[in-house]
Amino acid sequence: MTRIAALPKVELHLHIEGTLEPELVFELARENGIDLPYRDAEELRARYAFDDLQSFLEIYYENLVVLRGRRDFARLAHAYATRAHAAGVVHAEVFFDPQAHTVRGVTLTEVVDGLMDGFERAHAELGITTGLIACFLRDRPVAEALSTLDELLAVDAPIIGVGLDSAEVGNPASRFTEVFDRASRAGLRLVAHAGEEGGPDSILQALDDLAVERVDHGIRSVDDPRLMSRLADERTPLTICPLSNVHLNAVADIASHPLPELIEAGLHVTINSDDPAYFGGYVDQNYAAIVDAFDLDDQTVARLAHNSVDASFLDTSRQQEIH
Ligand code: ES4
Ligand code: ZN
Repeated sequence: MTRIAALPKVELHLHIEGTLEPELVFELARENGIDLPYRDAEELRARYAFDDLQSFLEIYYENLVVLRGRRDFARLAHAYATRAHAAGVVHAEVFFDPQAHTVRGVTLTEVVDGLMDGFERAHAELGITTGLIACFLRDRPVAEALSTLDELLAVDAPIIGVGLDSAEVGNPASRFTEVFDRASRAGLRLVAHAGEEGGPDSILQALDDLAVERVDHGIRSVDDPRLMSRLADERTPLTICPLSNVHLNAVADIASHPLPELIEAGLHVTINSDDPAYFGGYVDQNYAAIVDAFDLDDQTVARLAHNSVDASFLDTSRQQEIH
């Protein structure tokens, strides 16, 4: 059996805010003089039982209160990159949620500079590389997304792309066409969450209205055979997060995850961790869960890792180097 951590891989669906481990929540709270409504990390972790995406998002946003300044974001980024490196991640295209911080009075510069500090330190220590993708919160006004994009461009934030996350149902991607158009014209790469809790129509909006290059999650494409063939024909990568789907009840259990059907239909599937501090595991643990549930052979596991490199926004020469 292949040792999963030994396979060079790229992580493509990872919210840096979702790597905030309960222990770090407490450490940063103490340093920043913030009172938390829990006694300790263990009591906080005990709250990590979710009914659905919304119940998760509430605690995810609540915990952000401990991220106050540049140094806090640097700590978060460095801790993730170190853990990801141990999982065999050689490059990560990392989501962050600018609006989740600016609405709390933390400036965009503190967030971005802090993340870059942490990632640059990890790169110097371990060689792992990263790219930042700014996600817009789809349950907040479009005007706020537009002004956030303008500010990112005005401060020349070192981002490679934009994404769309938060509550999918009731917040259609089609509302964000202008935001994604503007980002594309600025030379940014485009991705969006779709088909996590929403159905095939949500995925079609991400493809047709936003022109995304990858679909984050996309698991509900199994409900539409024509959409599945289209995704296979166009080789659109899906960034699948198995443990996330289990923990947010997008699937009943790991054994009923549609991953085998998606692989079988020839889709460009990649495996990722989403919010590893909340969903019981980093990317290596997501690979291990599907290997175990579906008895995947070494060749399939190697192909999933290979797919993650091909689906990245790295130039082809770096992709070749990793392979
Ligand atoms: C998220 Cl799992 C998931 N889905 C949508 N938005 C998110 N933000 C952070 N994690
Ligand atoms: Zn996500």
